[in-house]
Amino acid sequence: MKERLEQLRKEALEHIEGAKDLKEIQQIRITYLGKKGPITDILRGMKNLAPEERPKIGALANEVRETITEKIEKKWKELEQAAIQRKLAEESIDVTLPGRKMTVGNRHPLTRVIEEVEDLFIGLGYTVAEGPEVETDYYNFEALNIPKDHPARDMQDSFYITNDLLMRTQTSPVQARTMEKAKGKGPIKIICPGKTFRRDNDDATHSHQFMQIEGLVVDENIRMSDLYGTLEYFAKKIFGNDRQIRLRPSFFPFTEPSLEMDISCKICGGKGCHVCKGSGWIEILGAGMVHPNVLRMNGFDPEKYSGFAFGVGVERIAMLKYGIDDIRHFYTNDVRFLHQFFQKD
Ligand code: 2NL
Repeated sequence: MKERLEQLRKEALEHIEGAKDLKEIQQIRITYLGKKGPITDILRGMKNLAPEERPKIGALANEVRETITEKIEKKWKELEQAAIQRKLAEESIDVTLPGRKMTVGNRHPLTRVIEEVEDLFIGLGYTVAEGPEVETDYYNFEALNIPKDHPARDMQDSFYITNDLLMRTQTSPVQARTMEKAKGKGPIKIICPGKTFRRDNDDATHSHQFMQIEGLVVDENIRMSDLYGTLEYFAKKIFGNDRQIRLRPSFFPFTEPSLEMDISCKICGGKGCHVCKGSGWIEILGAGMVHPNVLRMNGFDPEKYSGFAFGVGVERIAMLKYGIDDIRHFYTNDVRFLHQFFQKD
């Protein structure tokens, strides 16, 4: 019995020494020290031994069990440490690797133009007004002196939601709403930037969705010369002090008289080239004195009040300012296009 125990101890210690991972150690513990293991067996069979043998064998069995237990614990700790070291080594960071490049975004060129124009007019005492992109027929047309049978409606065909609801074709309804809210009492000085929609076939210079900025001033004694001064200031601030402006008579249903403004061509300095199609001038915006019908319909007395209004296409300004040749670039969101306008803001 004694030899058997010594043999067991030797065998167990060898096994423990050779264990390669925690799972193996766990298995060894069960094999030697478990309820069905050989040591438990020996202790259970003590009753069959001669009485004088029992204390000796009992003490030896206990000693062997303790030796094995201690050795298992020691080996367990060693393997645990080794596992941690291995994991740390695997997860270490190589600080010499080149970093991952972060791409920094920038404002869209249309946003940039809108913010620039907003800043300019805020500096002149205007406030920025916004309104819904889905409009009623009344605010989009009727309140702007475009009745149901007016031919100007053909030019502004849109996307209809119902007979009476449509995607707005201009930002003027925001101005009509502002006038209505003011209940006939001036002054009003606002600019209205936003998305507008028309039923159009997209090409390099046309888009069914585009951005517009409109301005409106209503007060006593507002004259054409106020409009002239404002438009000239706007043109020089946005396109540069060296640009000349030219006003031409035009027609809009909501203004009377109406005009269109051109700026001198930067490419040829006014001599005529392919950009200005030989004329030396580039069309920038439409404007005019607010039509008395529009004032009256929106609650203002045209005998007491007068006003001017203008509308510019944001894409057109951005195309001229940054030399962009196709309006579709603004909406396709190719980052290679957008990154050309990188700036630190
Ligand atoms: C253009 C022309 C224009 C207006 C917009 C306006 C608004 C009210 C009253 C009178 Cl509430 N007028 N807006 C006036 C003239 C021209 O836009 O060609 N835009 C791109």
